[in-house]
Amino acid sequence: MLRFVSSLSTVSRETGGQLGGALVGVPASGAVPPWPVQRVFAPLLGSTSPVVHETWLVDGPLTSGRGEDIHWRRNGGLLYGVIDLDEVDFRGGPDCSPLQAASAEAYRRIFRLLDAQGVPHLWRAWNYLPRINLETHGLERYRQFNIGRQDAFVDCHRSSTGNVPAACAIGLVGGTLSIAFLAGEVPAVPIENPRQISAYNYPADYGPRSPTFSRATLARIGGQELLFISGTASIVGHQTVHSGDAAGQCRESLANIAAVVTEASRQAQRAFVLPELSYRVYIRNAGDFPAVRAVMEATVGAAEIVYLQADICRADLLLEIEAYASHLQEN
Ligand code: 3EB
Repeated sequence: MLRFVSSLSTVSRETGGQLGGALVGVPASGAVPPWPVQRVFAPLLGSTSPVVHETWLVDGPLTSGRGEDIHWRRNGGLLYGVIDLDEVDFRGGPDCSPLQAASAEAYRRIFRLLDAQGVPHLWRAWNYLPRINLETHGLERYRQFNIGRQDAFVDCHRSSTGNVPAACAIGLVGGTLSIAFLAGEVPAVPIENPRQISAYNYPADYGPRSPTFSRATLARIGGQELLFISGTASIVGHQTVHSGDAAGQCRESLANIAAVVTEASRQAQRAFVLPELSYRVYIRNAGDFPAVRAVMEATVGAAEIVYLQADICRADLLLEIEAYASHLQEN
């Protein structure tokens, strides 16, 4: 049984072993638990606590390891890891920025680990990079990341279209390139959104290489169905809609999530519904928070929602929403 637990200010005392997790927010002190933790250093919005601890709990024995800047833990056919690379350690080259080189290296190390551990299927990746919209080396940093990421998929003989992980790619003020990942012994089912062109088919207007992610993945393990919904924005077809209108972008993003949930539900044993999802909402401008929260609450009701201030990968996107849900299979 995999359980996702979100708790304020202290590490959860729930029973079960910790596979890994994330520390979201701006912690006052540096105490970090012994399992792999991705730090998402960004201000929480509307929270009574400066941090949220998100933890993946499992039953049964855990094995773990550290090396090559990856910290990982696994339980049966499930592995969670975090890799942090500082791009200043990478030289790049004339046609390759240090960030591009670091991104490619990070994914190559992830794939090497997953192959060695016999859990080759990447289900979900959480990508954070400093100053995502900044242009250096003649290219926006998000686009540099996309080149490096796709190169690694190709180098490691993985498809860069179709069966690709769910993901998010978010900009933070500083820190290192940080990628958390959840992988399995068995493949997940990739889900696309009929309202959007698949990201791996985006036209070249959005960068020399398309981003390598699917709109969601549906995984089955230990009698559970897990639904990982990628960062979802106000994009219809391949174009940003509702420029400058945060409430409008929030409504459109939720319409996209609803469409993805409908697609996923067709493949699942039981339907998923919006109020049962846990959400993380990234808002570019903190001043938009009240308007965004109002739309979220009107649409998804009493769902669990974490809001934080962070940058989104297109300059005209004001927010992005990701989500997770799980339930038991029928039989
Ligand atoms: C989009 O739909 C918005 O590059 O991994 C969302 C989720 C976005 C994941 C990624 C980017 C990524 O294109 C941006």
